[in-house]
Amino acid sequence: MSRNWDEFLAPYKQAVDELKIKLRGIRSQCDLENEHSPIEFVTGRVKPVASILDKAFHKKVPEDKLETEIQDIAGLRIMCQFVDDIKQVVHLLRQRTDFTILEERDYITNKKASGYRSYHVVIEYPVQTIHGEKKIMAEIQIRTLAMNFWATIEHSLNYKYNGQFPEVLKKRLESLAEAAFHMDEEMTRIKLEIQEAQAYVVKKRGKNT
Ligand code: 0O2
Repeated sequence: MSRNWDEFLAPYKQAVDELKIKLRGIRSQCDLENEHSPIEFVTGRVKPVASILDKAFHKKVPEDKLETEIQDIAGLRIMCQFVDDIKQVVHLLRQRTDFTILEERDYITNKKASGYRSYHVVIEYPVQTIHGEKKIMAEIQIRTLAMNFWATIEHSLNYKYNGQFPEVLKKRLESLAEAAFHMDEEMTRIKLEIQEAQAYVVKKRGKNT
């Protein structure tokens, strides 16, 4: 099947561009209201053609089923400071009316065998084209900075090994994923202690006025 890839990918590119602006808008709104933003930063990409074909090959997806079977041709990534920010982001996504959530995959509660942690939300997003509306699928990955640090490097190392890490490296990477998660947990504990101390000071000041 010969395909015009530019034409095929155009709505995905439009969706990624629009969703980046919309999701970054959540951060701007929080900043404006002096609220802690659950979003640190947002990135997005359209999957390169070679990766689409590679994934289709491994998942045995025929070329005419790419739109329905490959969910992350349009991919967004939301990075958060704290693990509990992820829940808040998911809550905000569930409230939105500009897309429909099709599926959620919680790889934080159920981490992958590799050690990978992230929360995936698959959405159906309506793109407005000159020929009318076209609904496409997009995958939003929500993770902490520490989870992102691990996943980014593991992904690039994995690429070098073509997905076939030697067992000993697998184990070391898995234990690094745990170390990253412990860092997340300790950061949360520190944040909560600071918040408690701040609440105590505010209460004490109130009593003295
Ligand atoms: P990219 O764009 O290069 O990151 P699968 O059948 O497991 O391939 P599926 O069904 O699409 O995947 O769903 P899943 O597992 O929810 O999402 C796959 C994506 O999650 C991957 O995309 C990665 O971005 C990320 N991911 C999943 N497992 C791991 C992992 O062990 N390590 C890292 N670093 N990332 C992971 P792709 O297709 O790899 O593409």
